Amino acid sequence: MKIGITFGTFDVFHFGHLRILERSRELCDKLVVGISSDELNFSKKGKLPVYNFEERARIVGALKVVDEVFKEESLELKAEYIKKFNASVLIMGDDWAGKFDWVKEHCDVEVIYLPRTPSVSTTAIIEKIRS
Ligand code: C2G
Repeated sequence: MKIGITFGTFDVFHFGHLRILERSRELCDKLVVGISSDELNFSKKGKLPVYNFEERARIVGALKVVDEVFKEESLELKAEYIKKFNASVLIMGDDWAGKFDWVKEHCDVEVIYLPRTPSVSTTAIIEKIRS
């Protein structure tokens, strides 16, 4: 069985999030998703997500294309997570293109960057609601 892994915050879940998860699942038989912790998000973006970790993990975990979710505590732990879940393919959106190629030095994994869904983002949704 081919296990795929992907990572993200998935805050204010939207169509772009759904599409990356659907496309990731097409590349494997089991999809495991690392949801970034509130603390990791704060350190990456300088702000807390709108939805907390438990809410984000519950939403993503409820999707039929997602088989398992776990908490991503650090961007540097990718190789450990890949080994832990026995994943043979790491899938990310192409806003991360090249950024996680280093994991190939630590484990036997293929790294695939899929094109982002255009014109949709959590930030744009928040701005739209605000205005
Ligand atoms: N995404 C997409 N199209 C969009 C928006 C997002 O394909 N319009 C993808 C991103 O490329 C990413 C995933 O959806 O692969 C999750 O996006 P974010 O929640 O923004 O995740 P991010 O904060 O980039 O966290 O270890 C990596 C990080 O945890 C990724």
